[in-house]
Amino acid sequence: MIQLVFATGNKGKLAEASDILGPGFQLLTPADLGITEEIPETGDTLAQNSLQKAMYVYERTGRDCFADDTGLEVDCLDGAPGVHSARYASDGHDFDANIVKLLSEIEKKGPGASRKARFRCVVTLIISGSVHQFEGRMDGSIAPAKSGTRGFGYDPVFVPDVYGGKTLAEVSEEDKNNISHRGESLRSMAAWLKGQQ
Ligand code: ITT
Repeated sequence: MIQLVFATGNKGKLAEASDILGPGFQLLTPADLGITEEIPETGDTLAQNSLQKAMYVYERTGRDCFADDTGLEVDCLDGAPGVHSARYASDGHDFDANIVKLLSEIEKKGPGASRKARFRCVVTLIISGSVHQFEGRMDGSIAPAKSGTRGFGYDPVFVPDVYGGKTLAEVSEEDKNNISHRGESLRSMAAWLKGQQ
């Protein structure tokens, strides 16, 4: 059993990571170790923010840990919201407000604008004090309106290229994890760890 702290405050990410990594891993949260404040993310890139979150937990606990920083890039918005995806509409991680702003910014670009989009994820693992990063991506497009109730964040408006036009909030957790940015990066991390044993 590999025990790791997952440096996140996002319950949706935690649930997905537990499913993706499976029974060989035990995940602790920062809260389990007394870290209850929000972990700062002040970098300009996903890689920097991912490292900053993992390092924050490592410096305070000395434990093996990992963090995930994810951004949604939309072509007609020149890659926005990107690294600012969590606080796109406000400072409060409000998923609904972020989606409202995303749809309205795309509308403003007119009917011919490209709704193509992708999630990118950088996972930073700190193990025995050394740092390793793993990347994942998922391609798709932004739907004109919300649909579905599963998942979290931008899932109700993200239509992956592979499930016949359904949003991520309309497919099963397993189907999302099989193709997602988080699935890809965490499976790479797990394979790397297995190679170290
Ligand atoms: P932590 O930093 O505590 O891990 P966060 O929600 O702040 O959580 P990010 O900065 O990585 O995480 O997330 C950027 C935004 O993208 C945020 O609004 C997420 O809800 C959203 N997001 C991340 N992964 C997603 C996914 O798989 N599906 C839909 N939205 C996602």
